[in-house]
Amino acid sequence: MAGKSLIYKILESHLVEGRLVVGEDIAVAIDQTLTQDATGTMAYLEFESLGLDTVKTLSVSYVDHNTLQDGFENADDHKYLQDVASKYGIYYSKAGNGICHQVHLERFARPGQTLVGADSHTPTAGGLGMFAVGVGGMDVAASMAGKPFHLTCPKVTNIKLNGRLQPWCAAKDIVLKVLSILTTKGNVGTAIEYTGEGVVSLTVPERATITNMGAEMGITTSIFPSDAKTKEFLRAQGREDVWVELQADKDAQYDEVIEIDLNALVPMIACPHSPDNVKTVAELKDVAVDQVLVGSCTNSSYRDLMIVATMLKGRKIHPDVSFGVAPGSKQALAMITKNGALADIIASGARLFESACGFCVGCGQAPRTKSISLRTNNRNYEGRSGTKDALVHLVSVETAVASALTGTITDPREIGIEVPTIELPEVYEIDDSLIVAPKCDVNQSILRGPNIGEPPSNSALPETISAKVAIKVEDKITTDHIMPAGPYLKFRSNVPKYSQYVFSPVKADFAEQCKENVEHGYYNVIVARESYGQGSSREHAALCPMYLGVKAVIAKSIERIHMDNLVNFGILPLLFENDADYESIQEGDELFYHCDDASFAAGVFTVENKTKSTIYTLRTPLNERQLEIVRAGGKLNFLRNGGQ
Ligand code: MIC
Ligand code: SF4
Repeated sequence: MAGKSLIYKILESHLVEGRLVVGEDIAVAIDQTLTQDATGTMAYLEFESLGLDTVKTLSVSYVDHNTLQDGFENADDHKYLQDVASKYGIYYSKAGNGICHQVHLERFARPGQTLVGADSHTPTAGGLGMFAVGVGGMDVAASMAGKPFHLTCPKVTNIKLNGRLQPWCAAKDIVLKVLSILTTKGNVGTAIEYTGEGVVSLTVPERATITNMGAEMGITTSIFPSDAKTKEFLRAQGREDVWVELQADKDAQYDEVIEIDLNALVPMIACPHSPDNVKTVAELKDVAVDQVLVGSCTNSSYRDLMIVATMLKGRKIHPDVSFGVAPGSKQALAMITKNGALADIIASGARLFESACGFCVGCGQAPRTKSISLRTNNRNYEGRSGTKDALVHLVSVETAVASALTGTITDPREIGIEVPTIELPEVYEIDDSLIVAPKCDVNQSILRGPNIGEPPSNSALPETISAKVAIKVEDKITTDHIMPAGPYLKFRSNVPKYSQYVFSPVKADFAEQCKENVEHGYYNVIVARESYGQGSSREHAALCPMYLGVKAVIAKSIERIHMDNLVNFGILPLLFENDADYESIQEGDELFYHCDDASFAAGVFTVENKTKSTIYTLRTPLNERQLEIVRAGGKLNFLRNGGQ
């Protein structure tokens, strides 16, 4: 019998239902959950409505997204999150403690365990040998309630890293290279396992940079083995006791193998407006830059900050560049403060931002009109920075700092300074005082400020649907297009308010149009092409459309997390079988279809376009269980009706 991949070993040890056969529905037991504040309030409202006394998992609630607090809303949310955590047995990581994925890696992640997180970059913990998956808040709520987590058994792609990174080349360059091969679409149902001699030389924070950006590929997760480097990292974090050695069998069978020669890898850059629009840095040489930012859950570890400090020591940022650094965690910030590295960063002319998501999610630091912004984060979708026509590029820390020094896009190998060699500390500074331990106090009162709404409710799917096409969009529509973050993030706990901004970057009057259709007795349908719902795990990109009366998304393909979110909120995903159907359908068309037993049993829906007098035969990609959830009007109803 062929050997097993590491991913299948972990799945096997957690399997509750189903068989480990690619494409089959499986259910696994979940050990840990995480949420952040922007997805957390809704996840905990959903959890509360399940009526349990305590969570069944090791769960952590982070505050890292909405830390600007321009208005009472964010602080209301934080207080609600802290009260809920205290009551139900959840660790609460306060604002200032750092970005969820960075802190989770440092303080909670465990090799061999399973983690679901209400954030698409949850697979960051795969850098430490964990099976970690990004999901919507509703799925986290179900996991906290002890329900097994359902997923499609992934096919496993082995990425073999041969050779060794050359000076000035970084883990970020590896993952940008992978993105150039796999792109941001067409990877649903795939998981990646990194192996090869190149793995051995990568530290845990470097591995985490790589697993982090699996989210941009739309894969289920990625993982590195748990080896001597993992043990070293956990020991330095005072957590050696949770280390176990884990790797694939020597003769493990993979569905696909991709080899990357690290010896030949050069600094890479993702150009606007997609993380897979990758070129070599050399190709963009000498383009003037306006803004350079280091931070986000991709590149903000102690190691990353030490690279910044070492490169900047005794040098000045170019006068035409605004350069800023957001440390990923309080731990990393405290350590560079103590060892003097922060002083070198500040002396160079850098701006220091809070240990939080900040600029990465469009909360502050919007660049100037038509500017070139170089960032170490993971997403450069159009407008996400807060400036629609800004040209955001994604690079390694080394390329970012080299460019901040010269004022132009610069291959760090060209700047003639010594290559920084960063030794990871033998002991990290451990101070968990911003992590409030759970009390599990049933008498804990929960303060709900005016920003905290009700958990969403929906009724069962009607037997017949008369709907209008409320919007028709193109390929690669991200959740940032559907439900923008930035200035609207603070309305995450207030669905009626947040719903006003659905599709606002694409079609300003979308919400109005939907309301008008509903007033005239129609539901709404969204029409899209390839890879609909790329990017984040935000369930609001399904929840708010649900609130506006959307009953179906018809597309050529839909990304995994978003598809699950649609299901969780009772929206039926339907797939076009041919381009002609997509071409013929228009905004405003009137559609009619039956949601009867026969359609659900066959998984095929006959949709009549009354405006065009055409019939479309559309297939749903959902399995039986998912269809049941949609029919119930979403997962909350399904679970309350006794579904598992
Ligand atoms: C993101 O990077 O887009 C976010 C903001 O972290 C989202 C979560 C959210 O929308 O709250 C994600 O990646 O899931
Ligand atoms: Fe935060 Fe950006 Fe990471 Fe999302 S991608 S969790 S916004 S740092």
